[in-house]
Order: sequence, then structure tokens, then C-alpha cells
Amino acid sequence: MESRNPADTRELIATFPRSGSADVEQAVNAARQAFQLWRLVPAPIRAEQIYRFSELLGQHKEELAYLITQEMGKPLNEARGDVQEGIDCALYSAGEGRRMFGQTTPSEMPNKFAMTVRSPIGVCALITPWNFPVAIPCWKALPALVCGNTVVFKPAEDTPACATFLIQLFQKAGLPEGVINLIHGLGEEVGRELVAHPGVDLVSFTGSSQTGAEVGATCGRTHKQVCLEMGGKNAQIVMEDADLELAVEGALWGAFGTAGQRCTATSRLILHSQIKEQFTTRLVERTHKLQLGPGIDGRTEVGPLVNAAQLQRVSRYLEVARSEGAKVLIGGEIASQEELQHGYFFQPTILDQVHPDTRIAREEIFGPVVALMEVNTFEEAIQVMNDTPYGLSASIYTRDVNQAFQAMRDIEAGITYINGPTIGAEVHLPFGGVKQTGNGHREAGSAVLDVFSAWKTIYVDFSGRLQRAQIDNH
Ligand code: UN1
Repeated sequence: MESRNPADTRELIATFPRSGSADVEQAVNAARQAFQLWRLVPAPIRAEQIYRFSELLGQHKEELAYLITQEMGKPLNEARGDVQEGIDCALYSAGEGRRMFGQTTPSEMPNKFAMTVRSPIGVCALITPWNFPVAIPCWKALPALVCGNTVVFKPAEDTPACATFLIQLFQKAGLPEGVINLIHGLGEEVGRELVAHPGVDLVSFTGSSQTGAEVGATCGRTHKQVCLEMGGKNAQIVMEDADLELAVEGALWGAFGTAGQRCTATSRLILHSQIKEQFTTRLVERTHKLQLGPGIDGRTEVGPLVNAAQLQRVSRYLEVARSEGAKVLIGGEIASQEELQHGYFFQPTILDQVHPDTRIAREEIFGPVVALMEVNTFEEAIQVMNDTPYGLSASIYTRDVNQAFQAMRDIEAGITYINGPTIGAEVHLPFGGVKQTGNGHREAGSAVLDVFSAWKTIYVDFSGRLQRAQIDNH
């Protein structure tokens, strides 16, 4: 299979195998075998390999950032951020190797000791998207590894070269053979087989809600642990007392950063009627000035979409928006510049008069498209914010501390920003969503340890006699 540059599809980045059943079998078997050794390596020693990996990521940051930009299109400074998020995650996960705390607690019996320890789960299948080809695999693989699991990694077919690069760094870091294994190819072929494979104990998936539902169903049937991170329809509220300049900057970055291809992207702006006009005028002005182009060009602020299917999807959503009565304030089309014709460029787009009941207000677009909605009160703003099946990230711009705290309490989202955009999660805090965004798990932070390890409760009776809980002491 081929990986091509989405900014100029004439440029071939890599060819890679369309793996099949035999590869899945081999990878899972290798991971199963390696698990028996890796689980017994002390966690602080496992962590040392992850530290080495962090150093290697740092040494290759620039090279890898270029590869990200070439392979999936995001501007170079964002690609550097993607690698940095991987480094941050490596440092944090490695630190966990010397913590991984459990609990000790008194037993209700004399001469009996009670404690909890974390034990690894086994072989983890990691299925990752293309929008953060370094950060997201790191979020999953590094905590999985430090907890003592082994990994079969299936990256998105749009970013195979980034995945291969990562695996080479793991090898250089000295991970024993079989501890991490890479499978290329198509989700509907090897991805599906991997999820169903009886040798896999846990699946961690980030991607579309549709695929996530299928992954969850298979894992339910086959009794696997499963962690799902899926869609978002994230909103930024701007209240009448907000710092408008700041709110405009936040909206631009949240909506058009990574060309809107983040699960945390701002796709709705909920604007108080008193500031809507003023805010919108400034936002449109700033959007006009955004530099659309190849990510490799230092001036570029918005890069291409990742592939032809995404470009079609965003174009189709624009047809839907128009048919639903939304007004296109700016953008709305595939880029017309001559020099962008070999890539998948879509103009940054602002839609006005979007009704909360319409598809454009409810469905995830995953492109540089933001919908404006007007509200008259704080209560209405929160109601519109929560009127979505998703619940990943949210933001409110206000100077009113009472409203800020009410928003923190009442917004239905896994992540809430006050006076900041909906994007910008840091690796030492939990990441994930409520409602249809996820299945209750969190990545990142120490919460991720609950995904990649199982609590084992241990009782040690040193009384030398049978002690019956709930009976002998009462
Ligand atoms: C994603 O979009 O899938 O908060 C991850 C952010 C990034 C991670 C996004 N740190 O936008």
C-alpha cells in the first residue's frame, strides 16, 4: 500500500504491506510469548527502557515532525507538538514505573495483612488514528508497557511511516523482541481480526464512533477489556463579559488548528447575543487572514485534510449545511488556488444561523468547519452545549467567576476549559469523554493505569489458623 503526501499527492512517502491473517497470528503469538518474560521484568526496569525511548524521541524530534507533516499534513509546529506530547507521555509513564502505588489496609482479622497490587492484563491491541500519529500511540503504548503488558499496534493506514519510525525507536531503546509488534493494513481486514483474536486480552481504540461501536461489540462478545475514545462535537461558549480578543484567538485555534481534525476540535461556537455580531466580525476577519497551505511551509496555519475521503466528507457536510439553511460566512469550498490543486485543501469555514437540531450542529465533521449558534442567557448556553450525544471537550469564555464554576459543574464533558480553547490537553491529566464519546475509561494521567492493569487484592494470613471473615469476629 502507498502513503502519499496529502498536501501534494504526487509525492510518495512510503510503501507498506497490506498485512493479513498470518501477520495478525504471528504478531499476537509473539506478544503472547514475550508477555511471559516482560511481566516479570520489574516495573522500574521496564521504565528505564521507556526513558531511553523518550530520549530517542527527543533526538529525532525534528525528523519525526517532518515525517508527520509529510504524511498527514499538519503544520510543522503542530507536528513538533505531536512529538513533544509523545515525549511528555514517555517521561510521565516512565516515572510511573517507580510508583504504581497500591494500597495497604488493615484486615478485620488479627495477624492478617491486606494489600492491593497492579498486575498486567496481557496482550493489548492498540488501534490508533492518523491525526496524532505519534502522541496517541504513545498515550496507549507507554502506559501499557510500563504496566507489564505486551502490545500489538495497528496504526491508521494513513500514517504507516510514522508508526514504523516509532517502532524503530522502540527497538533502539532496547525493548525485547515481541514486546511491541506492528501490523499495517486495513482496519476492516487486520484491525477487525486483531480485535476478535482470542490471544488478545485488551483493546484500546481511538477513532470514529461507528467503528468504536463495532470494536466494543466484539470485545463484549469475546470478554475483552476495552477502552474506547470516539467522537466529539465540542463547543466553546462566549459570554457577554468575555475578553473577546482572547475568545476569538481561542476559537480560531480550536476550530482550525490541525484543520479541525482533532477529536477535541471546536465545532460549535455558542455566542451570547450581546457580543455575537462583534465576535463574528472579528472571527471572520481573522479567518480571512489564515494561511492555508502545505504544512512544510513555515507560514502555513491550516494544512490539508488527510485524504480524499475526508475531503469528500467535509464537502458533503457543506451541502447538508446549505440544505439545512445555514449561512456560509466564509469558506465553504475546496481551496481553489492553483498551487493547492494536488492536495486535499478545504477552506476554513464558518457557518452562521445553525439550529441546534440540525445535522451540522450534531454530527462530527472532522474538518475546518465551525457552526455559530446564538443564545440569550447562560442557562441557554449550557443547555445548547449539552444538547449533543457526545461529551469530550468544552470551553467557556467569561470573567464571571460564579458562571465559570457553574459551567465546570454543569457542562457534560470529560474535559472543560475556562478561558481557553477546547484543544490543549496535557498528558499528566486524564483524557476522555462522557456520553457517546467513550466507554467510561480515561487515557493519560494516572487514570490510564486503570485501563492497562488489573487490581489484584492480596490477603496474607500469618495467624496459622483458619480465620473466617464476617463470622469469627462478630
Ligand atoms: C485527539 O484529537 O484525538 O488536546 C487528541 C488536544 C491534544 C490531543 C488531541 N493534546 O487537542
